[in-house]
Amino acid sequence: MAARQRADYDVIIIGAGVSGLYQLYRLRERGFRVRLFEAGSGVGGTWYWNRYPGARFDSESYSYGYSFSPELLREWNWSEHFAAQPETLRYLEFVADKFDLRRDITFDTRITAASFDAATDTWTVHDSAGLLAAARFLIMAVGALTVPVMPTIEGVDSFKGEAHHTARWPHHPVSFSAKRVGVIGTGATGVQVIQEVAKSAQHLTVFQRTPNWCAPLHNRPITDAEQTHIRAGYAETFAICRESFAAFRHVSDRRNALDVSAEEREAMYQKLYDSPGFGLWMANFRDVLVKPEANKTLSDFVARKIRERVRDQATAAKLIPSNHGFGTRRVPLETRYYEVYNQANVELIDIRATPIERVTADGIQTTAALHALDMIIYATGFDAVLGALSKIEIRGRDSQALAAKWSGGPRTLLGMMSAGFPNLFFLVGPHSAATFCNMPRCIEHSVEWLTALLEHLRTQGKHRVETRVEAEDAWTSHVHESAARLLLTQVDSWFMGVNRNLPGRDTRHFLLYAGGFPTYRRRCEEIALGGYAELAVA
Ligand code: NA7
Repeated sequence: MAARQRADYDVIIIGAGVSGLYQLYRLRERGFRVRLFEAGSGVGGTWYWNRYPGARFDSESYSYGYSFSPELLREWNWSEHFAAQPETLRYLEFVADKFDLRRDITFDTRITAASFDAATDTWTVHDSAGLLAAARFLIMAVGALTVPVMPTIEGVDSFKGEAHHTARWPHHPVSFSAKRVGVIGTGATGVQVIQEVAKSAQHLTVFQRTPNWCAPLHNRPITDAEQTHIRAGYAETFAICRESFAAFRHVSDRRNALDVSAEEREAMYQKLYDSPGFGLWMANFRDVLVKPEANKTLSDFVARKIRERVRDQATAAKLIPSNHGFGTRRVPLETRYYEVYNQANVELIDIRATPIERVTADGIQTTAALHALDMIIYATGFDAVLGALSKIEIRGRDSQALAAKWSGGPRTLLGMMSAGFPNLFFLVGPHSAATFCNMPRCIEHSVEWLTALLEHLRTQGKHRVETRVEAEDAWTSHVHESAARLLLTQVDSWFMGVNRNLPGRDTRHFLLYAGGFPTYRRRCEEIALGGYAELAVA
């Protein structure tokens, strides 16, 4: 494409991660003219940026890969039950090559603004140098965990050693040996990186503000026999994912924890604790994420495990969450994470007890001590779900800004479109099922639904589509009603849009959809089968 020239496409996609790549493939296959802009120098999105040691799936590898191409399923072998980031990135590069996707992707281009022109029913997109292109439809495939957030700690820039945010990890190898390393953050990322750094660092200091409830991953290599079995079972795997709440292989138990005996409960928790993946979170009794008393039985079980695994009981106590129950925040999956704290080279600092005062040239000063460091790793998370959208100045009809419309929380239909913003779509948008999901499963569904909508418009000779306000109101109410019963809405986390490193982000706005993938799919299908009556089309 001739840069800076106004070019006409049917569709512009922003982002070459799991969702953008598949959307590009599908639309091109259906004869749409598509251009994809990507800020990075390669494909992969999350898996391109998050190169920190220890980054890996929490989804079973073979439930995460794309399902749309039988040939791809035949050609690709995952090496582990939960693949590490380099393998996932190789997989997405393989997909891009196999389907020749790169020819329609412009890399190293960060979109900064997008605006709708009602006179021509087109969207134009800009980067910092100016106008790039125009298209009838614009699809934001910018990811839910894309914009890294640094902590608001005084002196962060004054540190003289190496400093890395996990989501901006260098492309060259980083060695920890003979180094004193500090890690800030103990979310899903922090837990993964801590396990790795502890293996070779001379000394590792973990600065923990809030402990999270973790569960064992139980990863291992896939044997040849398993490979054959996995390949033969793909149809069944995807069928299970389609019907499960969050599109994992783990299906929740129909019983309530409070309806069975203490022995039965214990046996169930132990079985799930010993099983790979998210079972303890996703395949548990149905009341554990809803009823505080049921949740307490599970939290008590996991607390006991932590006490058994960590030798020093004062350290174990610090690692046991006290302000939220198991599964009410994202559950980090771990491999010998708790045992790390039995190592002589690892120290855990509870920064609620002794807060960080500042980062100095030489390390981290808490109210109790100066921790001298050669490297600081920030595992401090993201401006989740809305971050990447808010980095783009998006203006719809009458120049209305999306950020202004959503200042009191997102309002969407299906998490895919928003009134006042015709011809604009979100993949993994706020309030879409994909936000609380084994993502590619929900992404494939969204892409296919959206592609069918665009084909429908083309067949009808229509140029403009926009959700009706009533449909958006109904969906937004449904999102909040279906979440209200869950304990996770009573806890601060990125699910709830709380991020105290960002101004004005200490109020809870539920950002996900927690009505379950089957319910979400049903609603999408009803809308399509009903001839898209929820949408105004012109
Ligand atoms: P998370 O889950 O948002 O975790 C961020 C961690 O960083 C968490 O432990 C925070 O403590 C900690 N944090 C953030 N800011 C600070 C400051 N200022 N001081 C000290 N500690 C801080 O991000 P992740 O990258 O781990 O995971 C995000 C998702 O990516 C994950 O859920 C997976 O889906 C993949 P806090 O809990 O706020 O006290």
